[in-house]
Amino acid sequence: MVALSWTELETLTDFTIDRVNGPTNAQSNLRLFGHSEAEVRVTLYRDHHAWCPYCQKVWLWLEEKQIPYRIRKVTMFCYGTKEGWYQKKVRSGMLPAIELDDRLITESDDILIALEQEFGPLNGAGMQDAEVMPLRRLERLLFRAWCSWLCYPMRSPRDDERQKEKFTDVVAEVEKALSSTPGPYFLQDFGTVDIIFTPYVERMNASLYYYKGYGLRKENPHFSDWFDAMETRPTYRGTQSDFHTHAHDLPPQMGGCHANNEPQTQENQKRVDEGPWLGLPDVTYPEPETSRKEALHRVLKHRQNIIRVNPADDRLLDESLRCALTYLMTGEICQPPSGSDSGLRYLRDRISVPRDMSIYAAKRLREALETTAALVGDRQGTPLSVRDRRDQNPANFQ
Ligand SMILES: N[C@@H](CCC(=O)N[C@@H](CS)C(=O)NCC(=O)O)C(=O)O
Repeated sequence: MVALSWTELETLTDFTIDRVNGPTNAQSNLRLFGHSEAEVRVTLYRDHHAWCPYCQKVWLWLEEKQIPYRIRKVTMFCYGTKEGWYQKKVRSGMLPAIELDDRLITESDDILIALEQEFGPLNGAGMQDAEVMPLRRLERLLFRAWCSWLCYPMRSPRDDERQKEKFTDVVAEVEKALSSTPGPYFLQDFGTVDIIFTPYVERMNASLYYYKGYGLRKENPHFSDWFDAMETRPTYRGTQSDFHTHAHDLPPQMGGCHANNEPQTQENQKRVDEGPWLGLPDVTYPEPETSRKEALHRVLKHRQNIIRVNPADDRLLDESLRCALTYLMTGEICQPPSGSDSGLRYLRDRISVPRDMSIYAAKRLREALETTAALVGDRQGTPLSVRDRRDQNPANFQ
């Protein structure tokens, strides 16, 4: 089959969502939940890439509580230059921050406490309540055990094993906490504690699968039920990332992630990097019917910049990308020009979830790019840096 033209491709997607009043999504700059714009009292400053875990906490809380808010996106140091206007507001440049009326608040926990004081706690249990405090401490314990295992070079396999045990000991405590309520959440109902755990547990699930061959969801039944329950929530789905994005955005943010040499780790790395992506334990809710149309819509919107930033020749990438999109939408194999494999794989490796599109849309697009690249050869794209992600500088997409 010959590659469809851009005009033909445009007719194949009618994907739209209401970014202001519809489901949670990473592209919104304003969220009203049916209120009028005059009622907006909160501005959330968060990172362009939806990578910052502390931002995800505040983002999820506002979405769950349906507080009207504006979003202003800021560049993180590891992928570009921090905006001067933001550093005038917050000298350190750290994210997240909010403005509540005219009051600037930083530190995600302080932000949640301030929001609770203004709008009331989520489902009854507040950040400083007696039943919440020990679970917040448990989350930090889990975080530290994860860092100790992932972020330091291990002297020996025994060392790695020891850190794993320390981590799984804390996981056992989390399992116990989760099993102490009848439902899947930490307390009787979904609430702040679940939000506090979400960002890092999502990153643990991804990074331990990729760097340590460990399945957080597979090994722990209560965690597994908790993830499944979180994935029923449209709020969480809108902020949810995938294994590929996390595996490669964490090293520069954490100062390094260290893989062990287990065969399971190597198998998992190959699967996350080269696919197949469907069926990975980063998501279990059923695929929405719109995933391919969403992926196409997002590529069409940014195609000029996508082609411009790719190291491959523009004309070569234009044609081979149309081949991949033709395959994505029709299932018909479309032979791309020779030499286009590395450009297609460069893009495959740089789809960022949920910044660019939702998790299933990204899986479909990665699959189409890889299938099309494989028709040409096995050249990979420029490797992803572990020191910074300047290849993702948002300035290139504005
Ligand atoms: N304790 C802070 C931590 C915030 C934090 O570490 N933010 C990181 C991003 S995850 C940041 O803004 N780093 C500066 C940058 O990367 O530009 C909080 O809870 O808000």
